[in-house]
Amino acid sequence: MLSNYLDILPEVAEALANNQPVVALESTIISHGMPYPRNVETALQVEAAIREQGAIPATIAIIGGRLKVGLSEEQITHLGKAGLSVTKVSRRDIPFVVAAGKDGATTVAGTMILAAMAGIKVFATGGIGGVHRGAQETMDISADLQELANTDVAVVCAGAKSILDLALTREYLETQGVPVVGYQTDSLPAFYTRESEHGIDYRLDTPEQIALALKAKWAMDLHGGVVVANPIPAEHAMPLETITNAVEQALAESVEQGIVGKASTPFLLARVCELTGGNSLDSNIQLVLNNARLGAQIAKAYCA
Ligand code: PSU
Ligand code: MN
Repeated sequence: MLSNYLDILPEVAEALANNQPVVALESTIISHGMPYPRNVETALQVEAAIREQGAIPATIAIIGGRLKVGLSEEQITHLGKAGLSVTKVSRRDIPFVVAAGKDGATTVAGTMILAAMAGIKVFATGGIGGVHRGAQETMDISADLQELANTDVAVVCAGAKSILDLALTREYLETQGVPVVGYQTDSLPAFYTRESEHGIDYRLDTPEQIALALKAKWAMDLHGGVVVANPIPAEHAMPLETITNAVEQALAESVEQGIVGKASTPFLLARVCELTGGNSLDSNIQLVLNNARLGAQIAKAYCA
């Protein structure tokens, strides 16, 4: 029985029972996506931003082998301090971390799974995983994309980082029937930049329009997720050249050092952050906050 494994924070459970808006948040971004202490500060700010919009935040992780939908400040701090020593948990990893009674930080895929178990429809984060550059050889394709194909949760993000092959990521999503919605944009945002040379599938300009499309999709049992791509606010965007240079160097180093599998994305994220002297971290934080606000607005519209 699911309840043998799953703990939903009372505030979150109550909101869900009363058709009040809830926004899911991931924990790999805390442990593996940003350095301490800014990871913890950000995670708490993101929760506060969701509350300011009138929705309830539910940060998701595995703590002591229990699936947690909604974390305390202590638990968020624990994951942030533990950093890379916490297991990064995607679909594959969930039963093993649970059976061992350990802690795990959930990726986009892992968070979507636990959000769906709890009945949460909207999830906000920074960037999704995708098809890596060179995937023609390595076959490194994030399990996030497969989860988006199957699990009924909308993921609000700032597109994907250029550590990935954005064109192949788009193709993969298209094959899997995952719509990419551009929020107030016709261009696929590339995380640190508002635009890329890639398009989106549907441009929608209001949270209400997005909520209507989500309702229609799931009412018709057209299972799977939706990517809601929300460009970074212009004042926090980064120069394309700075990011491109950092990404290329990080990618070259990851090949040299033979970094593969689940270690690849955290390695690239950390190197890009170091190489840009932390400027990218400020941008990263701002775009997550921006996505949290939009996620809350979509969740509200969905409940209305
Ligand atoms: N991209 C980011 N920041 C992140 C991640 C990706 O810009 O924190 C994290 C997310 O948790 C995402 C995971 O689900 O990395 C993808 O890892 P992989 O490529 O190993 O599937
Ligand atoms: Mn991978």
